[in-house]
Amino acid sequence: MAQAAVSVRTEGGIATVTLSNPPVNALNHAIRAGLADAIARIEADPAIHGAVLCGAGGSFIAGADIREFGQPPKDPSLPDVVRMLDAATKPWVAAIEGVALGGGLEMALGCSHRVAAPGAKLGLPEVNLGLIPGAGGTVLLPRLVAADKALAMIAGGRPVSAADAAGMGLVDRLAPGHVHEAARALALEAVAAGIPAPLMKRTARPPENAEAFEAQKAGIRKKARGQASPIAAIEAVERSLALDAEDAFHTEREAFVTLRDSAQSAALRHVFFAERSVSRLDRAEGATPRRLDRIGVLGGGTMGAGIAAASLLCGLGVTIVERDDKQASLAHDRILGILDDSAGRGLLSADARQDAEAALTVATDFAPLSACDLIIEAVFEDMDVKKAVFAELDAVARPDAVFASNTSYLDIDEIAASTNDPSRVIGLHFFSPAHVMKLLELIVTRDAAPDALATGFALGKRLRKITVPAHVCDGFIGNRIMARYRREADYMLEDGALPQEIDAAMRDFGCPMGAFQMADLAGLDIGWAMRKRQAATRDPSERYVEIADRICEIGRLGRKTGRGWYDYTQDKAGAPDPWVTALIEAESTRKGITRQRFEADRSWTAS
Ligand code: T1G
Ligand code: NAD
Repeated sequence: MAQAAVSVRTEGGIATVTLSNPPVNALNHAIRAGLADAIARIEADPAIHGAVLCGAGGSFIAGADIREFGQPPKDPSLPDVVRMLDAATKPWVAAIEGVALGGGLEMALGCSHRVAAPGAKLGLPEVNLGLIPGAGGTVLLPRLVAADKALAMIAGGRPVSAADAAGMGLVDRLAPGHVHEAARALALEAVAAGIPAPLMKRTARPPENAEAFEAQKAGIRKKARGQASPIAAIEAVERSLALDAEDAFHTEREAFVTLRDSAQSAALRHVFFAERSVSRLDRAEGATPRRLDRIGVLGGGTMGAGIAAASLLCGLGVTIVERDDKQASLAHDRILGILDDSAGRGLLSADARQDAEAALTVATDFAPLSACDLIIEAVFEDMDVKKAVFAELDAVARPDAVFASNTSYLDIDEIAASTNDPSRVIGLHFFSPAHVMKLLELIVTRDAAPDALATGFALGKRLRKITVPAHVCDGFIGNRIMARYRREADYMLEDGALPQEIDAAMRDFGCPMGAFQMADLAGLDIGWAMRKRQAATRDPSERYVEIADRICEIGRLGRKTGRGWYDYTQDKAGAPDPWVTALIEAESTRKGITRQRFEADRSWTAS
């Protein structure tokens, strides 16, 4: 029988109020109404001296129910309930385990005290949905922690660990044992000691360093790149510092409603659910993934090293095989370089860095791959090279091991058919850099077994990727989309633009980088191999730009060769190269094209 949305159990004068809305206890109307009722009854009951607020299923609350957005609002609203908690005269202790996000953290801020389990995550991720907190988060948080800490959480949207939350004063205590018991103990102490002033009665805490705070805001504005919510987050925190809590609360709500009803937020909410609904495939439905403890990676170049590092960063063991000692040592250095970079960004503790390196095996023969559960091939984009390595894999791998190709364009059904057991061959198409890019295409081959496909999805979840199933076709999904906008960019090169101009316009538009920068990062040889393969079947009447081919023919394959569309020999970020400009202009002349001037806003006039 389904657990009640809100249940109350009282023992020794302390009520435990449990919220239940599986899977993440999103604060839908039933929970809000049930909680408002519980708060009123607890306030009125002389036998109850305090309360503990917790979530069912081992996690606190993941926020407002995003599915309710756009529907007619039903009272009580989330701000109403948070205000009731803040105004309560008896201690309320939030027992935080799993996640306390968005409206969930605002509920906890409404409580007089907060206790967190060591593994808990606390955050205000509304900015990722094109919103700001709308139930007091921008008012209550800066009244509990320093404004710069509050701004980082509200404008950044990344959750903080329980330890960091304790360090900044967001939680009163880390729970040594079970968080519910620790919360009960604190509630009893608070009954005796009395409760602190509610946050709505406090003034905001200034930033620890005013100058750094201004720089922090400038950094957020720079990174916003046209997104409204980070800017709204700055303004909300500034208002929270300047106004009293009542006024700040009301202006927060107005700003929240404006954002909620905006196209940007509607789009980001669509993406939120789309990212979660896309990782489904009927053929794998109900199948149990095979074991996934150790990953094998064939080829330690741009992609192989990234895939190996991504796996190590998620606690998997990795065995990587390269052609010879020199390539093996380069692969080893690339992988450790990524681990060092992650440690340098504070994404990996020293212990975890050490464990990751210890879990890595680098080899030049295939034998060690016999210990691997899933083996991902990332060698040269050449059908014969790929078939040869899969034949060697057949000889050493365990019969239950799953094989995957990271090919960008080649026919994986043809590769599978060249092996002893095509049912264990799938495609896992990562994007460069593989330890950063969230997208992973799972290529559904003709003969793949359901549990082999399920193993691919399981790896995607383990690597925290968004795994999108795609069928075998030229470029799958991502590269087909990219090929279309890349074609238009190439036409513009011949018609008058330069790579750096097109890239600058794409960055201004909000892309992290432009098409030519990205091509240099990925390596120009992949696209070149694809164009050469397609040459035989290309429609002769279709316009074809040869500039990229000219660049590859002289060995300029992007960052990995020091030059591509840009020159990386003097400047790691890549500098425009007069040689490329001259080549492009010569190609226009050769084709009899009068070069036009393009403005960033895409309007152009003849020069
Ligand atoms: N509302 C509705 N459904 C939600 C939800 C939410 N807040 N969060 C998750 N789900 C669904 C999700 O669609 C999926 O459904 C299932 O739960 C499992 O999610 C006023 C307005 C909590 C870290 O932004 O970040 O509060 O696909 O696959 O990987 O200030 O979900 O199974 O049908 O992601 O374990 C702010 C959003 C809301 C947090 C769990 N909160 N959620 O990750 O599982 S706005 C958020 C997450 C707000 C107030 C404002 C993650 C998670 P289905 P999942 P997961
Ligand atoms: P790369 O040239 O950087 O690396 C390939 C590596 O494979 C080299 O280090 C090479 O020594 C090694 N190798 C070749 N033959 C081998 C063998 N027989 N045994 C062991 N190692 C061998 O290429 P890359 O960019 O990493 O691409 C690898 C594969 O991934 C290609 O199929 C490519 O299409 C695909 N891919 C590339 C990208 C990208 O952006 N670069 C993205 C997705 C997929």
